[in-house]
Amino acid sequence: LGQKGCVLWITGLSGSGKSTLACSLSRALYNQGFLSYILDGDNLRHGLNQDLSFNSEHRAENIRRTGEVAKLFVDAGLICIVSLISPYRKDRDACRELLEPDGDFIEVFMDMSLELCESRDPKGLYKLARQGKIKGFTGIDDPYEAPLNCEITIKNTANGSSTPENMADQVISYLEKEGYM
Ligand code: GGZ
Repeated sequence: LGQKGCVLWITGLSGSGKSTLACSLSRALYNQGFLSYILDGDNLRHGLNQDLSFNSEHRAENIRRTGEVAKLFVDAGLICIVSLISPYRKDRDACRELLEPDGDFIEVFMDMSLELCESRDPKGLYKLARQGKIKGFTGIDDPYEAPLNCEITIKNTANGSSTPENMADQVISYLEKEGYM
């Protein structure tokens, strides 16, 4: 297996396209002969992290555990794609410290405005948060701390024409440039 493990840590608001990017990225990697595995917050919260809520301590623990699992995948030589809101900089930085000695930690920021994410509202959660039916929703009444020094920033184009494929291409270009592919 001529590949070096690394973690692509995708952070951003709910509805910013993290899971969509994770899927298109995994497909693009597969097509080029690279194995990856997606750790998605929403899925992990049904199993490994089902005991966790959304307060800041539990989000920190969610991120810590996911970072530890990602580390196992990196040890196995896989490209691990993490898709978590991971709203706190200190929690992401702790994962960076955990992972940097082994493989590499590549932080990918979905730089999408709250307005855009809220207008998409794929699961109707923003609406519920606005109505006060979900408390502590990221971006509404809970913080999101954007990365200060991430490796990759994914922006929506002015005319909104970015596709999952060209977002994945931006990440692939980075991996090629840095010698992961
Ligand atoms: C943020 C919430 C909340 C609150 C439920 N705040 O877009 P989704 O629906 O499918 O994915 C979101 C998911 C967030 O889980 P993470 O594990 O990624 O969060 S964190 O990294 O902060 O631990 C969202 C849904 O759960 N969801 N309640 N209060 N998102």
